[in-house]
Amino acid sequence: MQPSRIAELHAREILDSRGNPTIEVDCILANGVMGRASVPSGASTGESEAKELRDMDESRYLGKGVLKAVANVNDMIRPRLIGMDVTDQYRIDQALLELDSTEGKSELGANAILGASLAACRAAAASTGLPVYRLLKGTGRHLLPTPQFNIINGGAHARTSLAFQEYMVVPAGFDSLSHALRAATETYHHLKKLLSEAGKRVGIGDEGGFAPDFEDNEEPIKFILKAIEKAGYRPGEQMFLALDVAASQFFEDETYLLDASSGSRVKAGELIDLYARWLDNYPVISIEDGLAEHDREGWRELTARLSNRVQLVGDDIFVTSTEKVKQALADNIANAVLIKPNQVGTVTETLECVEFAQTHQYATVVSHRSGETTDDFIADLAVAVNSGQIKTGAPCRGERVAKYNRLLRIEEQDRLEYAGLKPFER
Ligand code: 2PG
Ligand code: MG
Repeated sequence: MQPSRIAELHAREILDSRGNPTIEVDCILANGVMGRASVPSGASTGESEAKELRDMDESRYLGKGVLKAVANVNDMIRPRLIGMDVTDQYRIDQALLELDSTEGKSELGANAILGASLAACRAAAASTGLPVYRLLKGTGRHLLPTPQFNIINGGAHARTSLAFQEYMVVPAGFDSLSHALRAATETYHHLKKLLSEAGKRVGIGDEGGFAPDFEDNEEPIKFILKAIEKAGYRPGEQMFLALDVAASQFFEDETYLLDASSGSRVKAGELIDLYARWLDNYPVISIEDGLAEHDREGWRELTARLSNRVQLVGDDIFVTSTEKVKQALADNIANAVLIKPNQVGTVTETLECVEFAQTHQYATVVSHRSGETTDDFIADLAVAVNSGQIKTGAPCRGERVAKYNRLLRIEEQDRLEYAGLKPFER
């Protein structure tokens, strides 16, 4: 067998950062080289995401086991991929798609398929002696992505009174990734002190951000701005804010439940008014899922009113689907796309979605999931596709810092320029 042919593929069940099972796949080549990858899992998932296969056997891990997906890799995918040339990612992914022709990859499970696709990609990189970001990267000038650090967690990631899911700090006004990372991390530590002094709990949520109760959805912004200043940085010049509202999570009866305790509900227009006010008062440069995935009318209004003032990222509404971004383009919805490989299920489809978005002037933000492992593939992906932006949680928790630390190593190795504010220039 030629050295770069797949000789063995093996999946196993491991744990993710929430203590739930997930799948890890080893891809071993004829030359003995191995690529290993594991798959993340979301909590606030978009309705049309590719299907994550779970066993639903309540006697194991409360139904969350992934032994069926593991068996699908070992029994169905393995025989199909053995003998294939690992350097041809497109053909490998095509073979995976042929094995499961359902739209949502519900037969084999998107977790099984993505695990195999990622492991093959890793093995190809190892076999050619290249890091993943160089293997995948085309020609041209590549930048290190500007991170969005999620330092206050609410919504489905914290289950506190806070409806909005993610309050992120964006250190865009620095000239290197390492300096930006340091500024965000110092801000995080100052935020902890300030919250603690205010009598708030400083336990953390799923993505490493602090997760106390707040008076309303605006209070976290005030704390973060204070923390930025305490850390000695300038909001609006060096440090900016980004939000992932994850509004699908509190959209009911055509209205948005902003505060579950008071029962306060608003219409899309009022929520857009709130964002407009925040844009007047705070250095917010990005709003993700500002409205719900099924509120297309609201999304059109949001885009018409705010797209020249702020980045409007679609996550649940796009689910990394090229088709959905195409429809949004025709509908004038959003101006940026969140990119999560497990929403779509293969490396090739992920790359296609990024390419479509970028050629149609949508910004791209490569993203982790709230349930993660220490797998750092998305750091390489962000550099490879020149996304300009990445969000992968707080500068805290091993599975989050694994990605930031990977970017530090790439910075050291390749001396790539930091994207900084460029992705936000419009
Ligand atoms: C999101 C993600 C990641 P989850 O909504 O953008 O932050 O959350 O993985 O729970 O969907
Ligand atoms: Mg989101």
